[in-house]
Amino acid sequence: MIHQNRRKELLSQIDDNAVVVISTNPEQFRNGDVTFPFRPHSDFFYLTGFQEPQAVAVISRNTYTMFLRDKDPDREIWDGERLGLTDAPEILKLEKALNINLLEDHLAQLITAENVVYFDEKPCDFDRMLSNLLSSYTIKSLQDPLHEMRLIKDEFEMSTMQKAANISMVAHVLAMKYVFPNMFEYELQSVFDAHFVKNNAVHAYTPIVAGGKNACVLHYIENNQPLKSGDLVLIDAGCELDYYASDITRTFPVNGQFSEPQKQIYQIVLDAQLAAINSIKPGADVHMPHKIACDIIQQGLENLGLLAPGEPLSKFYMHGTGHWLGMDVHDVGKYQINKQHRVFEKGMVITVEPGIYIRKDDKINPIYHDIGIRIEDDVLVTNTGNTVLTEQLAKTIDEIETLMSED
Ligand SMILES: [Mn+2]
Repeated sequence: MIHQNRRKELLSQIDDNAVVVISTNPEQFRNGDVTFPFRPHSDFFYLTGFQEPQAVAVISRNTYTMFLRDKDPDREIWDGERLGLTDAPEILKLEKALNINLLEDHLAQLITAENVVYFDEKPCDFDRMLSNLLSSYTIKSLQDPLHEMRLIKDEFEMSTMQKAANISMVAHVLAMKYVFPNMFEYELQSVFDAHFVKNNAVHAYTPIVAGGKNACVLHYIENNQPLKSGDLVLIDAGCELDYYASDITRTFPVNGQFSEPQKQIYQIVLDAQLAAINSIKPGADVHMPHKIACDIIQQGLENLGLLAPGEPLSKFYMHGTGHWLGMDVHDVGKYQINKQHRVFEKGMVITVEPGIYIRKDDKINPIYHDIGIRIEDDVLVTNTGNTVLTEQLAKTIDEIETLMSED
């Protein structure tokens, strides 16, 4: 029903003579004949609720047709059950189910020269073929209307995202309690692997478990070094549950106690993050959290003498302060409209994740070397302000040290 309503809503927003053509993701080989676990394309799943590979949906005011794989008893012994053409109409609320092998011959029968086709080519062979099949029609981008819809989360989506956040928060707590000096980063990662699997969730993105100076490599995913007493460990890990992502970063001391220099840097990042979150409410400029975070970090680093007044912050803070979150971890939706920052609206979900990364450098007091800190929460815009979906997870220096000292 939820997918049916979305199709209806989409059609109400696009041309009367529109025909939407959308394929799911291609299957990806890992090695030999082994595939990665299949995940449908987010746009495709959002509109159809269909989870099998090799499928194309055609949606208009006159038809809802799906091209999909038919039953194949021999293949199903190996790869599992398929929905098949007979059951698909009732389960997926289709008007018509057609074999995916007939796509080339039958697609043209569903579209006339008067139609406008809403289609976006994904970078894969299948979509290049699809694009060729559609080359004689007027094409418009489906993403413009569809991604605006995905940007605003409905009740079901909000509650799924809260569940995903809850699972991820528990995993971060378990990691804070489990960590000890000289264990390897991957051992700490295993806490997330196990907890996500136990909850029928998967990693929403490759997790970062970065001890000491590794935290200064923004996309460090090797996770294969020992964690040293006296260092911090930065963990950026979140699960995807029922196709909705969570995205959390916490940074905490391997031995349970922040050093003084670590505390000084941590408190600046935390102050920046809290102030940035505070600025999120309907009608506020979506660029505001980043501006506020940058101002506070700049001032904090100047106060410690790590930056000269007015010196560019990019040396220590070189990424944005957040991104949309939803079915994709870096979710769809524009940040600007007509080259102007847009404003927050109820139902948007954004991450807030400022950081400070201090590499070894002759000009910097060595007590601050190799400190990398990021704090990231997931924030839902409400009627009057915001709700932090990841609010319950320890974040202040005291909360983290207390949690880590408990048995
Ligand atoms: Mn993030």
